[in-house]
Amino acid sequence: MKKSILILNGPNLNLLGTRQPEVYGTTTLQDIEAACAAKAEALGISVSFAQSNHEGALIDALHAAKGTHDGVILNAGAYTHTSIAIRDAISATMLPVIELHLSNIHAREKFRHHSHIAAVVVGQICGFGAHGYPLAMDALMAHLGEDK
Ligand code: CA2
Repeated sequence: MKKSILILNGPNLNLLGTRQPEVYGTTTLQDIEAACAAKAEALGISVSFAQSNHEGALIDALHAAKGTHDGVILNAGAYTHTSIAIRDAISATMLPVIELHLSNIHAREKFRHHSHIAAVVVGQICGFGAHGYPLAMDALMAHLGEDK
């Protein structure tokens, strides 16, 4: 059975490529999704994409992923540093989740160093810009035992 993954992006990531290119690069979210769709085809898996600026919508998407997808790549944006509710939703799904950040959150302001979700995810990929998404796909497939 073909594996299926969800790539879920949080607040403000819809603005990628339009502002703060010195921090987040010039690649748009649409570019990232196109690259991930091509990568999914090469891996022989299905991929779905979702983005929301709302905490509750991200939680709903995590709940809905259970039974629909085999794993999730999550860039929770600033909610990473604030949201115990998203952490609880990750725990509740019992799905493998990879935490993804474009920037190296550990090299930035102190308030970005702590992730509320780090303890309940498989692992964290950060600092590789848009390349982090296909890296996370490889990591998730390896975790699912489907590495090539
Ligand atoms: O590095 C990441 O991927 C972050 O998750 C991005 C979040 C930030 O709050 C996290 O600390 C690290 C912010 C996303 C904002 O994205 C923008 C993109 C273009 C213009 C403005 C914001």
